[in-house]
Amino acid sequence: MATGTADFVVIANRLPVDRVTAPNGDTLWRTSPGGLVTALEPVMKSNGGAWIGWHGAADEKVKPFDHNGMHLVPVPLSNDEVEEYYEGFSNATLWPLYHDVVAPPEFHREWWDAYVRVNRRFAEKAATVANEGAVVWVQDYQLQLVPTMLRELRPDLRIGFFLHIPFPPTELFQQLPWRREILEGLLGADLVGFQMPGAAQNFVRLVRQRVGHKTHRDMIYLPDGRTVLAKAYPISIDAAGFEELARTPEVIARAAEIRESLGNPRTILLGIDRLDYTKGLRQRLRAFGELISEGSVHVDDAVFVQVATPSRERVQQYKLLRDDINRLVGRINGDVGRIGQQPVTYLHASYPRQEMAALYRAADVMVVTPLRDGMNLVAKEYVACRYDDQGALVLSEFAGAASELKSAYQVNPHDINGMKSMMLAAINASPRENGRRMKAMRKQVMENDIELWANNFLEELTSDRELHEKNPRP
Ligand code: GDG
Repeated sequence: MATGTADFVVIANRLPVDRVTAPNGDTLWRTSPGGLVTALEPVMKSNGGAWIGWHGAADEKVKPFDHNGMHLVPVPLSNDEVEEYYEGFSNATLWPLYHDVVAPPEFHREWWDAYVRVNRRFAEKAATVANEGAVVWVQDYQLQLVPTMLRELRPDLRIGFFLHIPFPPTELFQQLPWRREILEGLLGADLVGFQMPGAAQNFVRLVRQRVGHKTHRDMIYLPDGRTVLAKAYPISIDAAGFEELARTPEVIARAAEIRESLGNPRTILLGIDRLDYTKGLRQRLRAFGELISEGSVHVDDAVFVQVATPSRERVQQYKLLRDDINRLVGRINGDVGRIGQQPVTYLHASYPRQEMAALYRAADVMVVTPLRDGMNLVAKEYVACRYDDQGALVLSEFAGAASELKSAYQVNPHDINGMKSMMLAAINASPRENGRRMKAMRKQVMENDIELWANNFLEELTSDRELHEKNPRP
């Protein structure tokens, strides 16, 4: 088969750009903010790299184009495919299943068919774009079948896969009617990366039990002699970039302005999440509401700012959640608020990165309480912005970030009383105590940034490891 020209190819559900209309009516592409593109842009530029992904508009074909030194290759999706492959199988089947079924996953055969069809389209596109022997990096749960589909077309490629969300325990994964197909899809990769060692172990165990391949620690031995390595690569952020932004005079001024407009309370608590049922918004707001209503925190002294970025708004569970949170915030403010004193400021909107940095700077207590989260970058961004070594982080044990940020005030988000006492401890901590904790967390985040993450993964993927086993398996 004829090959393409790119020596490094990233495949992700979305291209790293959004289409915007300029004031003069021209349409332009703007790089969408995010750590992944920040980390991969330099690698792409120096390797003649290409990025394959959907451009964000259904029922529309867009030609490949260059943007910021990257070659971008759009993959078209029809409106039905957006519903069935993306909103359906990816976000109403896999997403809840992989997050400990905190919402019930839905299983529909036509969603699965669309998932297979779209994964094949991505694989076929990659097969035409990649140069002989190229390195291909497939991203996330929407594209788990791509590694094997691509390997069948192009056995010469070095293929990596990274899962950004948790990989569930075997008991939950077994529910999936297409469990074997997903495992076999992933096994087309030479390296399968996860956020946590436990997720890699879940995967290896499932491959052994369900597919019947031999495994030894993090290595899987396929009958054709190929090996697949399953390992943890905890993702991070552009830590220096966030710190630099937080140090700008504009952000410092804006942080002061935010405090002022909230009435200069003693304590500002902050939550920033996509509006998602995995993020534990309900539990955290209830805990805060009870602290106020019981009088442990005075309504004049504290404000909880919750930013909930609109997300997956056409998926049923997200519609329900939105109404639920609206009601809960209304109830808390109605029950314990006073004129001019709303204990919860709720913002259902998304903001520029600069505003996020100002919010992080303004917040005394950052509250990150997911019921399950692959990593959680918000926790790391908060830490990166606190170059003053102040502020406190309340962090769920069930976020991947908890295993790195050990000095956070760690909580079980299902335990409302436990969460209340940790929030109270964070609110009342001395600057000395906060300084000690924040210093330790900053060391971790600033030293392990997204560039290191990408380098570690790509180094392993391109290492001289014998992918085709010569020696007999152990
Ligand atoms: C998945 C996994 C894993 C949010 N609101 C705004 C905004 N954001 C940015 C944050 C942060 C990102 O979005 C959210 O990342 P998280 O890690 O917190 O969560 P998911 O979106 O669920 O991400 C997660 C991640 O993938 C990476 O592997 O950590 O576990 O679920 O960067 O800052 N950014 C801007 N405006 C907003 O309103 N500009």
